[in-house]
Amino acid sequence: MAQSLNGKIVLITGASAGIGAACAEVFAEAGAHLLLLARRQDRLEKLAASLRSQHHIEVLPLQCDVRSLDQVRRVFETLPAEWQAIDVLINNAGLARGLNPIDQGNIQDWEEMIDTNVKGLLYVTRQVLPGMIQRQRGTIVNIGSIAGREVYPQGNVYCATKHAVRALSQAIRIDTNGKNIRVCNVDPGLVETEFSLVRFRGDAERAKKVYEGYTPLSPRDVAEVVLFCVQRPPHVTIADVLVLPTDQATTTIVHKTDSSSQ
Ligand code: NDP
Ligand code: 8X3
Repeated sequence: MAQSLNGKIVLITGASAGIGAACAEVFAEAGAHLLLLARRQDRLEKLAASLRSQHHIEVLPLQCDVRSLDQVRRVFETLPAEWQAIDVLINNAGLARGLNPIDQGNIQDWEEMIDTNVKGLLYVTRQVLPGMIQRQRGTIVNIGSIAGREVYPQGNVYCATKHAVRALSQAIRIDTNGKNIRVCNVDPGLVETEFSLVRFRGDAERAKKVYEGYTPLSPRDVAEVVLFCVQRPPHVTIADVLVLPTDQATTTIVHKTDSSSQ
């Protein structure tokens, strides 16, 4: 039977768009109180206002760049007492930049992906996990990717960061074994979000092509999987999920009805 999330505290990183915003919606529907973290405060405020009025839950937006250890520390040092006992952490903030052969890679893009997808996840987890261990209760969901299981041409550093997320999910599970901490690694395939717009630095035409000719996952498809993982009874950990559009077999095999290419 599904566990109730009524009144639980759920922290979602990267909550201002895409999968993170969809997670905010499904967890709000389930009655959880939400800490929504991202850099774009205006979007967080708007989402928070809408969720509060629709679902009668508490929502606290947290403006923070997960790449900044100082900002992450400050967020948790200044967290109001009533928000400190975080039950669920969804490490979702992440991005890809560019699609280049590795010898032509842009080093700033590499830094941004590593700093966000790997170091950012670690900084936030380091703040939240000790409290979970102390309370002997907590669930961490790391949003990885099919790119954490396969490497595709020109995906090099993005794929490496998602392989790292996968390794860290396992590492957290191993290091907290016996402390009643559940760690779920959720690896989506192609999801239509702002991901490709960010990857291609605002080239909307190119970004749109990634999702043409088949039905990609929606952010809500992924959020519902995350919710399912979290709602399992306390003795059940869904350790690892790969969720794909039906038309996707691997990172490079996607059945498309037209000749559009990524
Ligand atoms: P979006 O671009 O739509 O959303 C990304 C979110 O991450 C935004 O809320 C953004 O907020 C936040 N974010 C990015 N950088 C930072 C930062 N430095 N500090 C805080 N927040 C940050 O993409 P998706 O929803 O698709 O991506 C969410 C996760 O899902 C990522 O980890 C991505 O790798 C993963 N994923 C995506 C897939 C896809 O096909 N879309 C497939 C598999 C995995 P803001 O800019 O306001 O800070
Ligand atoms: C996002 C999906 O295939 O572009 O992780 O890497 S993919």
